[in-house]
Amino acid sequence: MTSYVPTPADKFTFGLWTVGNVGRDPFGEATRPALRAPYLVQRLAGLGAYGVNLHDNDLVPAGASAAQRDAIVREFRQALADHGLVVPMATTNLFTDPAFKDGAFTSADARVRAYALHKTMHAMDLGAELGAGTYVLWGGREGTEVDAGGKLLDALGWFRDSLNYLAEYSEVQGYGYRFALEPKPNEPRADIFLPTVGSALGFIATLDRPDLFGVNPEFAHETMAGLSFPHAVAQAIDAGKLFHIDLNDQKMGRFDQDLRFGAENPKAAFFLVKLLEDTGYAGPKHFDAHALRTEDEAGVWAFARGCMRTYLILREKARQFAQDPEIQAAISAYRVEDPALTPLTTFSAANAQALKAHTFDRAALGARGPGLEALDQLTMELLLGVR
Ligand code: GLT
Ligand code: MN
Ligand code: MN
Repeated sequence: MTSYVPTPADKFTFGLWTVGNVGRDPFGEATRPALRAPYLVQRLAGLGAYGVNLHDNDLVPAGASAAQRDAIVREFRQALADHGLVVPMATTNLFTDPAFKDGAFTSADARVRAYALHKTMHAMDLGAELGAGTYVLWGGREGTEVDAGGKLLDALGWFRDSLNYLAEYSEVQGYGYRFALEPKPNEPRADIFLPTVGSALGFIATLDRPDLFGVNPEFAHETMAGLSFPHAVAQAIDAGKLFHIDLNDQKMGRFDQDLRFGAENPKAAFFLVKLLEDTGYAGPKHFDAHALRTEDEAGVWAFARGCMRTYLILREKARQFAQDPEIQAAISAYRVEDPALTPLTTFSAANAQALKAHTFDRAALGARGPGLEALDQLTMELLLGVR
């Protein structure tokens, strides 16, 4: 029986902004004191995490001098080295500064777009210095409340130009980043551009270097849109574009809750973990979530431990699922092959003729019960611990 205690081999990561979240919301002030980055590194390492991710300003405050920046980075790198944590992913804060109130790469103001590139290049330098290989681009302010400005098509063009520019910068600098676009349907803007995983995948195909771009899907964000996270992740995997993943949880139709992984939709979390494990996803599993605003620091560490523990429990459940003879028999019965018909579904002129000439027993096809009720109940019983 496993103890569900994570180790760095499990590749669990947290953002400085996640365990460092102070509980501020649009209606209320912080409920917890800010914790320093080196302390967060020490505590995460103690819990068995693999790494820590950051926005530029999670570590270096906006407006810091070059000397201040270097001192902060030196202390942070020392903490990483002391505690054996890595920084696999970095990103840019393009949402807090009022300069970005109407977008960063998609602002209608060319000066803001230029500033967004400037800030992102500096943040890419920082990420590269810390060893990050993945660069996340969450366009939280890339959207609108009103469309009276008429920039929809221009905004997509500006976004594309910026991503092409940053990819070139990465290559010229020798950083070798893999960029991961993170979709979100709304909040903080009413309508955010590239709102879903499918939208981002479609957009990537229009870039100069689509090979350098993938997605960073987030459980909460697809759920906010009323979509299935396992379905979105499956499409990203199918496209070879699952460059990173943000795990958390969410009630549909709410504000972006960023709940502890598995806290709200454990069944969907199970199918997600099973998908990642079955397909051999080897990247970091990043918990982009935070403790409830009600919590003190002890609650923050209970939250972080809970995210990892739930993943490990669900991973063990996925193993049991694969070894459960009744479940596997039900899956085999569900998936029907036909030795005469299946070959005809590979195209050739002869197969097409033969398939067109075939007579189907439509009534039999429609009458068959696939056994999904029984299979799903077996799954539930396994998850509820009675199998
Ligand atoms: C912000 C957002 C997250 C993104 C982060 C990366 S910032 O917390 O809600 O979903 O992943 O920029
Ligand atoms: Mn979120
Ligand atoms: Mn996220």
